[in-house]
Amino acid sequence: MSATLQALGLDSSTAEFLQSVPEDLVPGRVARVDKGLATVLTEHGPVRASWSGALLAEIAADAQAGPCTGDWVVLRFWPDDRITLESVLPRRTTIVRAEVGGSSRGQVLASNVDVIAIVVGLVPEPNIVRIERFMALAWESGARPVVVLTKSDLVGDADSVAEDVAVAAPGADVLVCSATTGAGMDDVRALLDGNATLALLGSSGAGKSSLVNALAGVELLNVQDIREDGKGRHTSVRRELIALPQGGVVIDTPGLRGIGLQESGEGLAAAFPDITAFAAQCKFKDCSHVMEPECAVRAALDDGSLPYRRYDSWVKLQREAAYMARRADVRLRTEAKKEWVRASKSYRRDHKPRP
Ligand SMILES: Nc1nc2c(ncn2[C@@H]2O[C@H](COP(=O)(O)OP(=O)(O)OP(=O)(O)O)[C@@H](O)[C@H]2O)c(=O)[nH]1
Ligand SMILES: [Mg+2]
Ligand SMILES: [Zn+2]
Repeated sequence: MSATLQALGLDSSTAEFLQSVPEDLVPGRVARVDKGLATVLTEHGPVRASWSGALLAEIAADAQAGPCTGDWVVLRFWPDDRITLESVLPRRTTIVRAEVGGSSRGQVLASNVDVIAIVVGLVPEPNIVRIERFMALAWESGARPVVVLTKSDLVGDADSVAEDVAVAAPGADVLVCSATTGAGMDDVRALLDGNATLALLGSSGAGKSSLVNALAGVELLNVQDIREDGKGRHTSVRRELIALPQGGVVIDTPGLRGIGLQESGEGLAAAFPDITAFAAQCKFKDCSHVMEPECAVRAALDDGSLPYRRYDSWVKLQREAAYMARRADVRLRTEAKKEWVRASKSYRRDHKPRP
């Protein structure tokens, strides 16, 4: 296995897959995608590749087939110096955001990520509901989520905030650090152990790019002051994969405004294991936890073992996931109908009565 590919975060299943790839194709990992071109890191250094005809056809059928940051791909180098991206290898994990107001098919933010760090600045005060939403998205991806509370140099009581955040993120470690002073950075660095791929997600101005710079030890990425009103100005504009010289790979992302949830609801169940456990004890399997008798969720609310704020947040996210599921359903039915129309047209064409 090539040392260069290792440094790009190559895992064993992808390595195995690459063995079946024809010799004349060159493997690589997508660092960035813009204007229909991908910047791909390869053993020959970074190259820019356009889509092959076959890939374009795949994308026409399924937008998610398009290359994204983190993808392992194979390239063809043509005699006339063109480079085309021939295909995208199977993704181990995918971070998908439901498109806000778009199609019911989600947008792939990044792939083949081992650890997702939800980056939250300690100033302004962390928004717990937003963290819960990010957690659902992270669990859904298949990668391991952690919460990184940064800018600890700006507050006195970071640890008590971390305790509150831990309640909102069961099953995830909560780290506290400062990119400015370097405090707690060893724990963040440890997330890259074993050449892992770490994706940073969070609101604009949270301090994601500053963390990448702190991890790299050099100013790789642009970082800018937040506006007076506390709103970020979206300094980073695209997702970017960086192989760190010390080992490990980070993916920086621009601040997310809307974080739509996918329809499956699996991520949601993983983000709320406390509520899922109570719900399993309700008398009725399809309990809506609103007015049914012997509802364990309501009972937990009544005796205080489940905070009302958390229940409220879960109900809202649950409703959203159900809405997405209905939309996906409509999409599947529409596709099925189109397929039927196509099939019956070609049947009629093939079985035209002879004149
Ligand atoms: N005091 C302090 N400021 C920090 C720290 N980390 C980041 N900042 C500041 O926070 C602001 C935003 O940091 P960025 O790293 O650009 O934030 P971002 O999450 O990449 O933002 P987008 O690219 O817009 O999504 C900058 O002014 C940074 O200097 C920190 O640990 N301590
Ligand atoms: Mg940034
Ligand atoms: Zn119930």
